[in-house]
Amino acid sequence: MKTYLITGGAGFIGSNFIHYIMKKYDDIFVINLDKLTYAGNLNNLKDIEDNKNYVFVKGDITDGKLVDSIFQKYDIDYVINFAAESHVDRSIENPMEFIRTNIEGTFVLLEAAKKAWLKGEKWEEGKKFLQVSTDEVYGSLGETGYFSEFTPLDPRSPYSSSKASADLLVKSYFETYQMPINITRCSNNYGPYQFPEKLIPLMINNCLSGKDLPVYGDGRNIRDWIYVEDHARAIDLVVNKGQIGQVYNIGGGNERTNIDIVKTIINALRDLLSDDDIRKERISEDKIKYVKDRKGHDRRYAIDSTKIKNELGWRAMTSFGEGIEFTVKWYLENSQWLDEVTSGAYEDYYKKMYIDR
Ligand code: NAD
Ligand code: TDX
Repeated sequence: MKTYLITGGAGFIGSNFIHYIMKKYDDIFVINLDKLTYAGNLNNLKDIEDNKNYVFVKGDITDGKLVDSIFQKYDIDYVINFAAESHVDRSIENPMEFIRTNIEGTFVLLEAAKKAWLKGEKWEEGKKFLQVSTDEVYGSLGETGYFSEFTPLDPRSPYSSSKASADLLVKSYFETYQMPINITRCSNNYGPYQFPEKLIPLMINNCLSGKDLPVYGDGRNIRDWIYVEDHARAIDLVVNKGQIGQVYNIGGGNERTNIDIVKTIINALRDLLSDDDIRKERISEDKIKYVKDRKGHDRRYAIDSTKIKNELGWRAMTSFGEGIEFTVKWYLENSQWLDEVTSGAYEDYYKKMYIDR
C-alpha cells in the first residue's frame, strides 16, 4: 500500500493523474494538497471525493507547518509535486506568485520530506519525491533540434525560470543529501479539465461563445502536444520504476504550429456540432485574429523522449486526432464546467489580457 502526497491535485494535470492512479490501483492512499487558486477546482474530482482511499486537504505548499503536519499524520511514500502557478502570460504580468509557489513551495516540500524520511544518515526505503517540471526550462529551439535531458537549462520567462529554479533545488537535494528524487519534463498537455487560459481550451471556449480567436504573433510558434493521460502514465512509471536522481523528458512526438492547432479545433467543432446548432455558423477561420505577440515568446519546443522510452518502455499512445476529438467532445459535454470556470474572475482576466492588450 503506497501513500501519495499529491500537490496541486485539483488542477488540470494533477486531477487527471489522480483519476489515472485511482483507476489503476486499489491499494493506494492519496492525499491531495491544493490551495484551490483560480486554477484549482474540486469539480474535477467529484467522482472520487467519497472514495475511502482519498482525502483532500485545502492548503498552501509554502505553509511549512501544514506540510509537516501532513507528514506527521500520514506515512507518505511518494510526493508528486504538481502544485504551481502554470500560465506563462500570467507570469509576465505578475511574477511574484510564481516565485512563491513554484520555488519556495518546492523548497518547503523538500524540507518536510527530508525531515520525515531521513533517519540519521539513511533514507527510509521506498520513498520518492517527484518534481513535475516542463520542457520550457530548456528555453527555445530554432527550426531543428530537440531537448534532451543533457540540454542546458535556459529558461526565458518568469514561469519557466521559477520551474528551472525548483528543478535545481530538487537536484541539489539529491546531490547533497542523496534524497530519492526524479524530475520529469513534459511538453504541452491537453485534455479534459484544462483551464481555458491555455491555447486549446481557450480556443474551444471562444469558438463556442462566438468570440475572436486571438493568435499571438505570426502563429508559427511550435509546441509539442501530448494528451494528458499519456503524461499521467509516464509519471506513474517514473515514480515506481525511474532510476533515483534521474531526469526524464516526456514528449508527445507531435509538433504543431499554433495556427494549425486553432484550425484543427475549428474543424473538430464544426464536425461535432449538428447543422441546426446556432453556434456552428459562427465558428470559422474568419474569427482568427493575429494579435500582439507574447513578450519573449519561445519559438519552438521539441522533446527527445528516447530515455524514458528505452529505460521504462513508455510511449505516447494517443494520436493527436483521437486526443483532440475526445477533448473537444469533453468540453461540449461539460458545458456547465466551462460556464462555471469562465464566470466572475475569468471575465476580468480575459478583458485585461485580450481586450485591453
Ligand atoms: P494548473 O494551473 O491547472 O494547476 C495547478 C494547481 O496547483 C491548481 O489546482 C492550484 O490550485 C494548485 N496550486 C497553485 N498554487 C498552490 C499552492 N501555493 N499550494 C497548493 N496548491 C497550489 O496546472 P497544470 O497545467 O495542471 O500543471 C501542473 C504541473 O505540471 C505544474 O507544475 C506545471 O508546471 C507542470 N507542467 C504543465 C504542463 C502543461 O502543459 N500544462 C506541461 C508540463 C509541465
Ligand atoms: O490566446 C493564446 N494565443 C496564442 O497564440 C494563448 C493562450 C496562447 N497562444 C500561443 C502561445 C504559445 O505559443 O499558443 C502557444 C501555447 O500557449 P499556452 O497554452 O499558454 O502554453 P505554453 O506557453 O506553451 O506553456 C504550456 O506548456 C508548458 C503550459 O502552460 C505550461 O504550464 C507548461 O509548462
